[in-house]
Amino acid sequence: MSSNPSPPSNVSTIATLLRATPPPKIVALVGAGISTAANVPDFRSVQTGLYAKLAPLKLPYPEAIFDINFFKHTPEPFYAIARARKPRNLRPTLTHAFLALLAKKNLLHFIFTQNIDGLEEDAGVPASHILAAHGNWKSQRCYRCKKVYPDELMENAIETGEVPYCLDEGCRGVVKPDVVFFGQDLPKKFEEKEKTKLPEADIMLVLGTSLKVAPCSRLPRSVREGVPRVLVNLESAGDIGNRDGDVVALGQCDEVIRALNEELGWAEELDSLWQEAIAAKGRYKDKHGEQPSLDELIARCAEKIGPKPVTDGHRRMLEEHLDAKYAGILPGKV
Ligand code: CNA
Repeated sequence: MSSNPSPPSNVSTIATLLRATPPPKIVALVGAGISTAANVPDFRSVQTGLYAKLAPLKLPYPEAIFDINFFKHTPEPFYAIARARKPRNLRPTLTHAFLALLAKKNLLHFIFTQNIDGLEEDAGVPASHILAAHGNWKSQRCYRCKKVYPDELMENAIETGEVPYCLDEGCRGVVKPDVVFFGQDLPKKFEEKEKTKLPEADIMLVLGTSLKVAPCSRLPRSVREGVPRVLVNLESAGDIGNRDGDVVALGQCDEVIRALNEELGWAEELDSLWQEAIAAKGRYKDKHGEQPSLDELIARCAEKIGPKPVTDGHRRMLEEHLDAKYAGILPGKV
């Protein structure tokens, strides 16, 4: 009996789609599930997700940590965990390397990423092929006066977990990285790319996302009828699987992607791209020593700030916000 069991038939189906002639234009939508193997917890996984881990902070709602209306007056929890989520400390996964391989083979038309970790670009996907729909950590500014804040001071704030404030003495607003928080608008380019790139897709590849966050969640629904939609995720997501031609491969992204690349005969090339990307990220040394785990950072923060009293008004505001969010009526990242 072979020690390499044959991959599930849906992996073979995906391989057949990728081998098509003429070569297909792939539009990908990716989410937190492609980075969990890089030690970045996703939001919603029941035990391992960030929302579950935040319990010691006794936030009014787990989402509050990324809610602009909460952050404005209570930025400490966000900065307490920032060090564990800072892209510089992270290495791309095999799935990120696969996206770079697709780009190298001229199959990757465009990626919409909901992730803010920048690992697609670190893995070698050209920046021109990526829209970071929820922004990233490359820049930061005062939330109040919008003045840009220096990179080196921000790096220090992230490494120490201290909240950075505007350098303008007359302002002293809290500084926020240019990631899109709940309640904020997405970059203007989102709609432009949705209108131009999505209609050109021959395959829609959806990797590691629960498809619960609007408006990215609408992208797979908006793709032309007849375009195969491929989902690789631990669980089913959105309506993928309901249309003819949909392919669903449930499992760990990296495992499914490895099986797929073996089927395609690309495994060696993929591994060498991955190793190169890891080596490039491996050079960074944290000048504040060994990075504490996320659980440790959360415990330290809980001790430092204690549970924050929540006013009735604030609770009501958040409840209304979450109701709107789940009704999908808010603009921007909700
Ligand atoms: P989510 O709602 O937490 O869903 C993640 C999905 O991935 C879930 O369906 C999981 O079952 C699945 N999943 C987790 N691990 C794996 C794995 N190894 N293989 C396959 N599937 C897996 O996150 P979404 O991305 O759907 O939601 C969008 C949010 C999450 C955006 O606002 C992001 O900014 C935010 N986020 C980003 C990061 C990051 O930048 N790495 C991390 C956590 C959350």
